[in-house]
Amino acid sequence: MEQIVSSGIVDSYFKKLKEHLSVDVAIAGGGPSGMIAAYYLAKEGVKIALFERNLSPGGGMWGGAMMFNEIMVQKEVAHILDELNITYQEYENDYCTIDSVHATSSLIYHASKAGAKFFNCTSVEDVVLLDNKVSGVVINWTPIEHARWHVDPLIIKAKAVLDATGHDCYLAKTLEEKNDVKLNTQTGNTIGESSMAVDIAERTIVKNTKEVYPGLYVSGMACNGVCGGHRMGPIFGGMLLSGKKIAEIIIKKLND
Ligand code: 48F
Repeated sequence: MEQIVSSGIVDSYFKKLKEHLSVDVAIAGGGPSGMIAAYYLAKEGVKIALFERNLSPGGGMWGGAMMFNEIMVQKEVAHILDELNITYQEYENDYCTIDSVHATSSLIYHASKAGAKFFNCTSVEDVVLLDNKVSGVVINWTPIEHARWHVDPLIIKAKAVLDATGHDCYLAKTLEEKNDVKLNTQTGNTIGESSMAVDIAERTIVKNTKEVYPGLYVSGMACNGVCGGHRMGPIFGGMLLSGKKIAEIIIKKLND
């Protein structure tokens, strides 16, 4: 029994990893925008590997606001909640509140059930840059990153890479810092996030959802970090719309 438990886990894990060394889309970050993108992509049969630095995917959604575990979504986005069978309460005509644990676990469930493969405890530490195109990601165990040990990484090949790393916009910043590249932003660089302005931020996040360099796409808070825009706090309509929009953009690009 002892041996079968271990060999089953090792065999299944390495089968999953081997099958995902080359994917259609590699997603860095399992926050709400990365997971919603994973759901809509996987639903269309796109092969996805989602790398999440933490033990639990979910990013900033679990904690609600100041650990009050409720989040808010605009009512106009309720069709996405309905599609995922997420329970919400209508609030003051135009809004809905949702238990954040229910919302987060539902996104994890639906993205994985649609076929996206999650690799948690795994940090994306760099991108692969071939012929001026982002062509994959460089991954390592998060504990290795924390220990600052010099252990070389593994490489995942991808037709498209999504930076869904939230406020850090880690992939776009790393690409810019390490290479002489010009991003698809007003300045050609990562512009950075501005202070809280909920309504404007929610709108610009969707507008800023795009391919920012050949092969590199942004969703969620990373959009405003890269293209410039405000933060918005515990309201998540923009995150869901951004994840859905980037899935549509990537599917179109993959089919071109
Ligand atoms: O921060 P996060 O939730 O990003 P998001 O999907 O949503 C933003 C909101 O939660 C919130 C907000 C309200 O609307 O403003 O902040 O844009 O999730 C980002 C995830 O990426 C992981 C991180 O642990 C988190 O779960 N992450 C960050 N850097 C890396 C990473 C990395 N280099 N490799 C792998 N995962």
